[in-house]
Amino acid sequence: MKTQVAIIGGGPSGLLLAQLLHRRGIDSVVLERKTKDYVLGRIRAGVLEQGLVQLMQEAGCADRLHAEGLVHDGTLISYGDTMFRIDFTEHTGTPVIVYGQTEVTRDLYAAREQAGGATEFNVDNVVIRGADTDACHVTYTVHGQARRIDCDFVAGCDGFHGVSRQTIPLDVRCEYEKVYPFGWLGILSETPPVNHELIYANSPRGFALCSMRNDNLSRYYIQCSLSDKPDDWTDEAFWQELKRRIPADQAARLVTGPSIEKSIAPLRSFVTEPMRWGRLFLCGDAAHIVPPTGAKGLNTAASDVHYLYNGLRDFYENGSSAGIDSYSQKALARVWKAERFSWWFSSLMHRYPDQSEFDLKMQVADLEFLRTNMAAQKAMAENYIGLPY
Ligand code: RFL
Ligand code: PHB
Repeated sequence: MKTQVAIIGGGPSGLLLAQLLHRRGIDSVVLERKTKDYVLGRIRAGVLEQGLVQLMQEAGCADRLHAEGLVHDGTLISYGDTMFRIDFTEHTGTPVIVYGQTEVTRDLYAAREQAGGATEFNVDNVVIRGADTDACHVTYTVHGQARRIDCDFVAGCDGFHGVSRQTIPLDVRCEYEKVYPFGWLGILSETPPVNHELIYANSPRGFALCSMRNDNLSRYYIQCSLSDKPDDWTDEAFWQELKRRIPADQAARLVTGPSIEKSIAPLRSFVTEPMRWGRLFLCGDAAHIVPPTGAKGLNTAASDVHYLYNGLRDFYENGSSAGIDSYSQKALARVWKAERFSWWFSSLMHRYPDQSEFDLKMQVADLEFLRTNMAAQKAMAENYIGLPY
């Protein structure tokens, strides 16, 4: 088989890139290790920046997002029983949209199917070959059969555990990592959200987040120990713990119910440099991970897709390599700012095992500064709604 761009990974990065390229007549094949149902069963991000919304629009996939996405003009931050609001629209003129990553991915798969784009599921043994030569190709197996795709470029959109990043030789690759000493236990429940805006809560018992997917579907998280397993937590224990971590007036009106999904995610900051090696480009979680506290993972994946899509367009439409040559540098400049924001917001909101009394005082001082200082709120809002591309 031959294609212009071989895309490894059928998550949001890979599918969005495929659909944007398709709209410009650029051919791609998407290779996904899992089944479509498996990909659509993963509960992940919930908050979309306008940049991602615009890309979905450009991809022709934003109708449902516009109809069903919830417009959020601000967010709530609490510590103990003190709660304050950061108004995104007042500070930046721009809201965020609450719409699940699962739904983004579902819309992108629907568009890909309608466009008749090639997607192979259940692929194994993907190997990217000759990325540093003019004979770039990808080999893989599907249902035990060996296959080969010859291509101009490979987009490595295969997430943190994929093969694309590992293809870049160790003497070229530079990796930066911070692992946090806790995880997030998340549940999804068919209950009305406790508040119409998200609540990020710092409490002596640890962080909590109240989020949502729609008016009758709530997503809640609590900071947990890395050794915890989802089954260690009954629904009742989860709700009790959540109530202890959010302001009393919010806890009093929290509607609880059975969880329909429960999972634990470890927290990590990670960046690999460069994001390009020859004809291979890394995109999204394949190149970088942020802790979910600032809702930046999917959104940063989207900004990579923006730079790569425009670079490839420039190459195919104008014969210019300038966009693909500057891809890594442009993408990384924005990635590091999202890393900084996610690291700062995580540090502000969580309890760390080795936190001293001094560290705790610093956290409160930082929260108090954010509560009372409009310049600090503006900086927070600008980062949360997404820095410009
Ligand atoms: P994905 O979604 O991991 O997709 C990669 C795809 O590649 C496939 N794959 C392979 N395919 C072929 N061959 C191989 N060898 C392969 N290896 C892997 C995988 O099966 C998969 O389908 O990466 P992508 O597309 O870059 O998207 C990134 C986002 O998924 C991620 O950044 C976000 O989910 C992070 N995130 C959040 N981001 C936000 O912007 N806002 C949020 O509110 C937000 N909340 C979250 C989050 C992530 C979380 N978890 C579980 C880590 C909340 C949580 C709890
Ligand atoms: C979510 O709804 O899953 C969510 C929202 C905001 C975050 C992280 C996750 O910062």
